[in-house]
Amino acid sequence: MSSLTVTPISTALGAQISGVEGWIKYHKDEGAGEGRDALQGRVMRAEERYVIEQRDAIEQALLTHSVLFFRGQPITPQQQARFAANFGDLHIHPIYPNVPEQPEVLILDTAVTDVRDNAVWHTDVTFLPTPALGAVLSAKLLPAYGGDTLWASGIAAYEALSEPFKRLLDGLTATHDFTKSFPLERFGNTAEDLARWEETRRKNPPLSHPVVRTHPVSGRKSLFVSDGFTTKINELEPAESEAILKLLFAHATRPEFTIRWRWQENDVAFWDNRVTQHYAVDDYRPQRRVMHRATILGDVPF
Ligand SMILES: O=C(O)CCC(=O)C(=O)O
Repeated sequence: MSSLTVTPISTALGAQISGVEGWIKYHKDEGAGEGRDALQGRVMRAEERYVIEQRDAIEQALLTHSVLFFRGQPITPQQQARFAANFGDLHIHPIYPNVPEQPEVLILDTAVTDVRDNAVWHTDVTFLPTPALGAVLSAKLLPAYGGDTLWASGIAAYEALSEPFKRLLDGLTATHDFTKSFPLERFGNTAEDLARWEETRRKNPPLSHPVVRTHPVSGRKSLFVSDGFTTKINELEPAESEAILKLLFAHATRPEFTIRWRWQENDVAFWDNRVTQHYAVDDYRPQRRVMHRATILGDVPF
């Protein structure tokens, strides 16, 4: 039986999880990080069964609450990657620096990288054909004040729309462009950065996703446009597209559809990137803030 305690933060999304010490500890044990598949076909020991039950309970909580918070979990990059890999293949970010010995864990360090692109509402890596299923974010170094992160539920936002408006959106697709959140003038400052940026742009030309996507597991519908990467609605005239996107960006981030997390050091957040967007508040400079993120690849949105 799972020992998880799930405490919701709001109706729209968010829950704090406790009782995962066994689960987290498992990921701390060297060599004990095998995923579910590796366990199949073997007689399961009680500990392994417990780990799978915890994993399934966490996944269930994620489906219900869209973003989960675990207080006080000092995990290494290796443990963070193992934790995330229980839910899918991990992505290596083309732009952000990563932990050299664990490249699936990227570093958001204000002393090293311009992270202002995160102070805009965005869903991670929607410039990929298979945007992230989710991400695991770990707070490493926090400012004395500020630096909260907000998440918004695309499900709550979609469900609050009128039926005629839902019908309009249901058939539409939108363009997502890597360069909207990663503009050349901020990410091409050295020869090395410029080469990385140009290669990323070449490999990730603008692409389309549905404006409303269906969650592949829960079947719930969610708005799937964000200010960070969405540039236009393909089937509309430019002026219509601009007006509808403006409306959707504002609607999707109404306070009722959001939560705001006040970080403590070693907190871990795990969000379902298929049905949420988030915003890292840029209100603590010149203090330093360091976060580590492991990104789990998802599937093609439909
Ligand atoms: O730093 C944060 O709180 C959020 C980071 C973020 O926006 C991201 O990982 O996409």
